[in-house]
Amino acid sequence: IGGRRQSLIEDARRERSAGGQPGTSRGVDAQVFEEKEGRVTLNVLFHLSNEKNGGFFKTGKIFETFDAKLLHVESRPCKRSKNSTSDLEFFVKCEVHSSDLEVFVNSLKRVVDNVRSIPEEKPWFPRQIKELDRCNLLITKFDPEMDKDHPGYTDPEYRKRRAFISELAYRYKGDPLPEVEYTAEETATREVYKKLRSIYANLACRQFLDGLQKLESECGYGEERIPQLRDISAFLKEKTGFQLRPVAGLLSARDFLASLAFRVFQCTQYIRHASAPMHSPEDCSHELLGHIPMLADKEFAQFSQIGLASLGASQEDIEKLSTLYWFTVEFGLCKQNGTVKAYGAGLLSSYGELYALSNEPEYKAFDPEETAVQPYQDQSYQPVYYVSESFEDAKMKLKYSTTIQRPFAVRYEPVTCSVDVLDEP
Ligand code: HBI
Ligand code: FE
Repeated sequence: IGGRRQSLIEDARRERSAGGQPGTSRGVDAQVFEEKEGRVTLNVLFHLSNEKNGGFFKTGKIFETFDAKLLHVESRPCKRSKNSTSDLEFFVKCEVHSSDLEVFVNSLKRVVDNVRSIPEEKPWFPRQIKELDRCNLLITKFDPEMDKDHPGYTDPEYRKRRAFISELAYRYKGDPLPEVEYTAEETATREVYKKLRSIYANLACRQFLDGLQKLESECGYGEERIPQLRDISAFLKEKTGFQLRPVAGLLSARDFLASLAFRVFQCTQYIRHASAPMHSPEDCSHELLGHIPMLADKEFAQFSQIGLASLGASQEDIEKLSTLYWFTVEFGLCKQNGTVKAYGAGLLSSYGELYALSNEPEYKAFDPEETAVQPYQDQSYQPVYYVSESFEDAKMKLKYSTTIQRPFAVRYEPVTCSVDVLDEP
């Protein structure tokens, strides 16, 4: 299976291959690193052979000698090693003095094999829509194979079905979108549609209701069947230029946000477990009910500016953008005609959470700087929601995302579906 679980080893590998420069030589050129107060952050990969004793401790000594601050360490069996299956591959993220960089890396090379070092300074990001094929880093959360809290974790049939649908996403390399013939059991989870439809009128914002109505009349939305992504993608493209791409599960925030820059929404195609029909944070019903109607709104589509701001951003800024996304696109509220209405997909696709709005939970005024650093959790209803003065206001305030500092500027070029990078050093 082509998709990958989140691992910094994998991330580092990708950055290396994406950098277009040979792994080893790039790492020792101090000029390419971003420097902060005389220190640089460095990702180092190396192989440790169990046949040579003491390699691990020797590397430790080098880290100590160079006063390297460890930020992250990972290891795993080394698949490619010729000598022994017990060899380990290590990934170490650390901070060293810029002036020590070259001699530090050379010292490591003397005690362990295959040393490669990768600079932190500028994460790879897609510049053309077809490069979204590489934005496929999955996280393990809410995956029935890896997450024992998932309702499908103990159901082998469910897992098999989901693996089949995920495989379609892994294989996807551009149009046409795969079609899935849903089973009767899967279609039965549509009871959430009926239940939610009955409360939308009072709780959902106007843009959502408009979009849903169009989807019902033009795209086969309803209680009876689960519409196909192919039809919805064509519908959205016509309305707002958005298109869908099938995805095998929850993506890393960086990969997910990057797609938005190209007006591509990474959309799951598998259905929630039948034992929990009313809620799922990431199945096809969540997308169809929560996200798609909003993506048919021109103004809302501009929320994708958050995606442009994410390209090449630091991890810290990715987390801020991700939090902003959470409290707006997933759980946002806005005032309309003096009442608070929902526009967030997490709300609009969950009967319990949307219904909870009628009991007045804690509301705060939406202020991006504050919202971007508000801790959140995804295991139960939100303890706090952010309310915008209007929909327009929420969109305007998201301009905050353009204040995020990068050593270059990006511009989306819609004719070629590519990103121009300006002022690159
Ligand atoms: N991945 N497939 C998918 N769908 C999402 O809605 C999603 C994601 N990854 C991260 C994410 N949403 C958000 O929590 C933000 O981190 C962007
Ligand atoms: Fe979502």
